[in-house]
Amino acid sequence: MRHLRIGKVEQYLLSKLEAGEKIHLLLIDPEESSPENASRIASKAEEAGSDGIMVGGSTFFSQSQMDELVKSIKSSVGIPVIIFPNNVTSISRYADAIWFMSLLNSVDHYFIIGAQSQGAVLVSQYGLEAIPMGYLVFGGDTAVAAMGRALPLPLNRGEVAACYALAAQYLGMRFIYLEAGSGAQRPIPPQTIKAVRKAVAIPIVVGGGIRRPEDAVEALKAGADIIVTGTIAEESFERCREIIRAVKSFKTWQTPHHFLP
Ligand code: 1GP
Repeated sequence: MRHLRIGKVEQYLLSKLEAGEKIHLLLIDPEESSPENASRIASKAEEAGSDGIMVGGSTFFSQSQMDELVKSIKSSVGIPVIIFPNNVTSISRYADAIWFMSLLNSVDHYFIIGAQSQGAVLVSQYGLEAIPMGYLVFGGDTAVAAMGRALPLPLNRGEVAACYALAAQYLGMRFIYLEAGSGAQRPIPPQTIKAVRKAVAIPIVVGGGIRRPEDAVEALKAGADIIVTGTIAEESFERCREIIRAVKSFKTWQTPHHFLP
């Protein structure tokens, strides 16, 4: 009998969480960065203590653009490079893993399971580590909400997000991502993260609109495990470094969860 095993990247993330660490991932958008710029920012993030690089964006880019970008980043960092796909053209064989995600509050079948069913064979052929994740998009005024045809979740109604997150956990997804959208005016409110934390045991990823160390700390205090930042690194790497520092020095009094099987 063949067994499904948790891959290396997921193991790496979960071991850190189990040790009581919080995780920072830097998001690089292929539409915003040339391969040279991407590898420069990625290596600065690694130096600053970031735990991994995510590559993805909401609008169109080709698979060859994605390949070039991922190769360039891989040549300059040792931390894992994880694809954050918006479509099948995001699948690059050069990455270490892919968030195999479903936009659970989309009204379009394509973003819930259509693209995933088209991309699955490619992920398997490339031997990419697939990390199953439920993806929830909040607020309406962002590219991801429009492109993903999301019926956006209300930012301040944590109980609604908690229902989706619990469903994701029961469907076997091993991470849940609370997304305010890249460049969002406001990050996901702590109360909403708290409501999701109360409902689920799987790690919570939070991103969108995080521009200050305080935003990251508030999210972590509310129960986030992984903080994703993108825009701020393009605006000012110094600010991004401060956020990474805040995430990596965050101490919780709560006992870390057990995520590893
Ligand atoms: C977007 O959550 C990420 O998918 C990051 O958002 O660009 O606002 O940091 P920012």
